[in-house]
Amino acid sequence: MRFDIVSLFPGFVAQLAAHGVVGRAGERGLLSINGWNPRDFAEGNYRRVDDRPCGGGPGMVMMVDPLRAAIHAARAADPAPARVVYLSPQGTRLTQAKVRELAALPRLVLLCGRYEGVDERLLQAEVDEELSIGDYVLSGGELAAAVLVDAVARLQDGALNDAESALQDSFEGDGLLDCPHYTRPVEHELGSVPEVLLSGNHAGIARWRRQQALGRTWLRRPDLLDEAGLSKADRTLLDAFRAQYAAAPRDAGEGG
Ligand code: 9D3
Repeated sequence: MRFDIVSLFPGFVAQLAAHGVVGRAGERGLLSINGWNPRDFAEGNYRRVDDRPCGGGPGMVMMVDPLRAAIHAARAADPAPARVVYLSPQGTRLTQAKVRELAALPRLVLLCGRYEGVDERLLQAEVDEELSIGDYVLSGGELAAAVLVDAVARLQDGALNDAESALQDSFEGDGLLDCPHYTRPVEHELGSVPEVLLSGNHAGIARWRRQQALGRTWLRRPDLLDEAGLSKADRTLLDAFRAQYAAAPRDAGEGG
């Protein structure tokens, strides 16, 4: 998969993509990340990419022509069709379902705004889709683009090792939060590892982990439970967790 990042700081996104799963996927030839700086397409001695907002007000707006030339150059660099995504606070929220959809495309052009935003005419002419990563204020689209690249890169065939793939499957599979994890030492100043995890009883361990996942999701993200489609056995485990939680919040695995 090919990513083209249109940004005044294209190296910033490429740098974030040089490490971890994304970096490895790049080394394996599963993806490429290419930067396009609108300033390189700007005219005149000052190479202006922004100007004052029509109608007045604070801040600056990114101009049509440098962005348009950068997007056209990115498109022309490869014959495969590109979806153009503008990262912006006005976008629809990026979800794992959207990530899966994007991961199936041959290429993405990611447009990162700075200042107050981008001239609306550029958006109407060139952008297919506008995405936000959440309800908080960033200084520009670059970090959002890095988030999107990371999430999409993980889904490329061969990007994850076996253990990572198994984890991915379990996360994508049941839509619940993860259970708690422990490692050695078994006894520590900060507490002991739950006994069931040391029992060697694999069915018991699986049941405990499922119950913890259900309980934490109920406590922290009840909105996810509505979508999770719980089995009868899950309901029973969760009811037991709730009863235990009502009696002793810490022992149920929360609050300590
Ligand atoms: C303080 C400026 N705001 C005035 C109402 C508007 C504003 C403009 C530009 C707020 C943020 C930004 C820069 N943000 C992004 O480019 C961005 C973003 C974000 O801020 N939050 C979540 N997702 C994204 S994707 C791109």
